[in-house]
Amino acid sequence: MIFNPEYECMENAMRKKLQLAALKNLAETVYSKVPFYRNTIKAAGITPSDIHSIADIEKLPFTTKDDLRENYPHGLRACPQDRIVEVHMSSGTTGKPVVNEYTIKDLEIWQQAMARTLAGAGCTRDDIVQNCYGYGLFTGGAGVHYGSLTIGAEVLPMSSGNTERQLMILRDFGSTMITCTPSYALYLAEEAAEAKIDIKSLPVSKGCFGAEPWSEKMRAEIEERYNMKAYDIYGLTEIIGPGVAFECEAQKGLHVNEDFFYPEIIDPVTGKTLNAGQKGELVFTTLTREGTPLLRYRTRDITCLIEEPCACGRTTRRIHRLLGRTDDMLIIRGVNIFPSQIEQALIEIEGTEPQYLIIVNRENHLDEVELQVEVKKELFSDETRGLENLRSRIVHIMKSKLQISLKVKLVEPKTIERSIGKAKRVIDNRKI
Ligand code: DLL
Repeated sequence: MIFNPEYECMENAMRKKLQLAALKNLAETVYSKVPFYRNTIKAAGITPSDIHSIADIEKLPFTTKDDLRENYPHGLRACPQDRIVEVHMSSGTTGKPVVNEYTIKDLEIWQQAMARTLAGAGCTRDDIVQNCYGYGLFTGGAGVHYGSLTIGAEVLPMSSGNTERQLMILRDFGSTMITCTPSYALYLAEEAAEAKIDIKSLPVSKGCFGAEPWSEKMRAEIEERYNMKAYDIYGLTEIIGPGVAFECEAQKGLHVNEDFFYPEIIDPVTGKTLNAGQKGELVFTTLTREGTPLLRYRTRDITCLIEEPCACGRTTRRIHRLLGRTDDMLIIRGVNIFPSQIEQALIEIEGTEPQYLIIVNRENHLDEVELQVEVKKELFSDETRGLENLRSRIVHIMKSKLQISLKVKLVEPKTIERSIGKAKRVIDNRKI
């Protein structure tokens, strides 16, 4: 179902016109209201009045995750605090999270974007949506919630975890749609089989899965195990959360809600704009956001743009399902983790050496992380209690900094293999 044909099927020339008007307005606003943008726009040698066509977006400076970190917490806010009504966050590269602040209008954009997203997967007001994305600072729970309400579907705000209860509700409430990470969908299916629940015969017939990389193979497995259609949804905290791009019934790329989020693909090394079909880094400009609007934000996600018309009738451009990242960000059970965050935390823990290795495995569809840390030689000659205390301290500190539990293994100095050049900090054994 197309939720908003007026915008989703708009003629391209008309859409470009609206995008240009929004871009000009955005450039003016951030230039006058946000010192950071005034400086970067000036440094690019232009003023907002130099934007005459949508292609002029290339004249504007990029914004990066580091810029967000340096302006934490409120440096990129473009409106007075009393207009902010909601805040979400996700992990940044080191200690500081990435912050998104929403005005009422921003929430309306999100509601609209998510209603289109869920409708793209076939959701209507007759559906019962079991929303197993986390509620809280993470955007997944709230995003699906808003979208469901906008459609008028019934939403079950389950949040993540508690598998037994998820299965009970799935069966007893007859949920027709499920939303969670693709790895959790498979884990849930496995647990259902264990509990002798025949999920194939339940009413659940569609799902929206995202927040982490997944493959066509995983899609086929989810569709087979549940006897359902599994749709890919994409988004990121900085831009709005989920709802930036979504699959339709054609399942051939994800439609970008480009009246709100203007996409570009650039060469990650030179910063040059690439053509449709060329693989590169995805960049978004939030054309209509008010709280924390972003100019040419470098997502570090790799994909390409698809401009050919889609069989579904939507005229919005699509992105290919994601093809990787330009950095070392790991997504563990839906939580974004940077090795630099772990390194930063270890530096502050006495007794450890700055040598560590992160080993990621997927066991029974759940991600497991082992963190090997070299500790000072003296600790190994000490009584084992000292080692155990240090180990549990590291587990505790990592849990509070990263929001996930890691297995920690302390190893003697010089055990972790040294590499010539860039240290190899991550062994990712997951076969996605
Ligand atoms: O993961 C928002 C979201 C919630 C998307 C629920 C979809 C469903 P962050 O925690 O900020 O936001 O993580 C954003 O996750 O830059 C991608 O690297 C990755 N990601 C998100 N969706 C997909 C997807 C949410 N469908 C980061 N496929 C992004 C692959 C994805 N990677």
